[in-house]
Amino acid sequence: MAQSKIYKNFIGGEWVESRSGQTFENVNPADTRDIVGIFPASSKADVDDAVESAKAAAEKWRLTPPPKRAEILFRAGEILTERKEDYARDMTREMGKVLKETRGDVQEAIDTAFYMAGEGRRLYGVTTTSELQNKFAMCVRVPIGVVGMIAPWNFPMAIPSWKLFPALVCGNTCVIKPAEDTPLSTLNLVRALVEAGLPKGVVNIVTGFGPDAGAPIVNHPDTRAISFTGSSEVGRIVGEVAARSFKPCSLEMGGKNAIIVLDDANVDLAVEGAVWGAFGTTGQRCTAASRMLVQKGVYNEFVSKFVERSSRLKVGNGIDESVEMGPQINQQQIETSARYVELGRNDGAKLLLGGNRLTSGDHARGHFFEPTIFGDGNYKMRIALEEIFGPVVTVVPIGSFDEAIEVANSTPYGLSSSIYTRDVNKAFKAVRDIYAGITYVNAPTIGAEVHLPFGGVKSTGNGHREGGIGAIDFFSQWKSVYVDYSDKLQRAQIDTE
Ligand code: UN1
Repeated sequence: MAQSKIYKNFIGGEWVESRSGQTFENVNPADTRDIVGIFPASSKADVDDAVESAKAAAEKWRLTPPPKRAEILFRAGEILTERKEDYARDMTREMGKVLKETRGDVQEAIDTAFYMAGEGRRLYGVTTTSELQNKFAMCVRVPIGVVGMIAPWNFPMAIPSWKLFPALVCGNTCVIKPAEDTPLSTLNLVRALVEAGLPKGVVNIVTGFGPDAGAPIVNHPDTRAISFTGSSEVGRIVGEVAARSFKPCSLEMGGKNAIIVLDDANVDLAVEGAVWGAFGTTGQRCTAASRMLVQKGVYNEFVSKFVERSSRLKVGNGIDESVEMGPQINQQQIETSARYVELGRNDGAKLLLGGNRLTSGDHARGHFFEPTIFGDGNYKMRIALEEIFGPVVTVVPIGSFDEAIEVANSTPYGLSSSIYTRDVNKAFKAVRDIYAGITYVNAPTIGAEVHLPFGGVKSTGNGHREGGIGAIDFFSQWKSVYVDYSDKLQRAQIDTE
């Protein structure tokens, strides 16, 4: 067997081993015999080095004009475009999702690069009036400083790009920890930035595990803001720790996203959307559709078509172009899916499709789970309430539009949502009344575009948004500027005459 490639951390513009020399293996989830690479298992000492290097680079980067920062992002976008196919293949190998989707993941990073490069010549602030004569008032955006980032494995290039590119155009320097399951794609992203001319120390990567390499980023007194994407369970800890030192902290967490299908919907279109929303990325998106709330008039038709279409999905190694659904990321996620199948059965839902790990033939080598559909669910069942992050979906029969909205809003999460209807009044009411960060009309819950704010409410997030102007808002701070050209002391609120 060929020797596995050894990768390093990227600190201060150099590729370096972890101080302890400890490493971990990045394994292909479709074939666990395939070791994608050996990566540094970093700890506090490595994070300290990375933060030190980000601090050293901060002053020069802060004073680099934003359009110049943006030129580097623009070139990085071009490099990513040239390398799209190679980077997509690397990503399928380390993460498992099918090539079409990993190409999409790289494309999302390209889109973010070009969009955020455009911000270099905007980064708009506000000019406003003054209550006093001969006085000028405006607010400008200024950088925060060193920003710490912790990224998930399901969008291993797109999500790091959502964090890095806006942070960079705003003038911050960065320390990023990719997920331990998918470090290579973040390395590839940063390689593109470096080749595009990013100065040393402006972005630093430490690879490794949350408790050892993630926690020190959040704890470090010199990381002035934290951007985290992951589970609500870990996000709670990150948020609490960041709050102790008053660090702005953006948390992007779980979802339990519903597709509502009303009696007047185009059922075939809804079924097509449901298959893509539920089983795209093997259900491992925080925006995945894991609940179908289907009105009784079309319930039977929807369920039989949904089960039939899903039963034909080809599950396998995503590097094969004909495969439609890849593996789950690791053994733990498989166990979670299996546990929820058990819970669904015990709670009285009807298993209509799948429910098992795939263990024969090529499937035996990877973490494969069948597309799984439960019918006759209700909003009290744990399979209909909790995030599963796997190919397990529950169909819930619904009486009325009002009930659909109520059930859609009944989970602890509020990321994405969708309604299929041809009634414009109901569509707009759903847009108004579903309590979530994203609502789609006649489209599934996945597929957010990078120039719109992305994020959710309740246990999904803490009020910040990635993507679009939301990201610029998080990665910059407001400075209000008053220029008095009256040549005398003027006192706001006092000199009222
Ligand atoms: C995620 O699931 O963590 O909207 C992000 C989408 C993708 C991003 C998903 N553009 O489904």
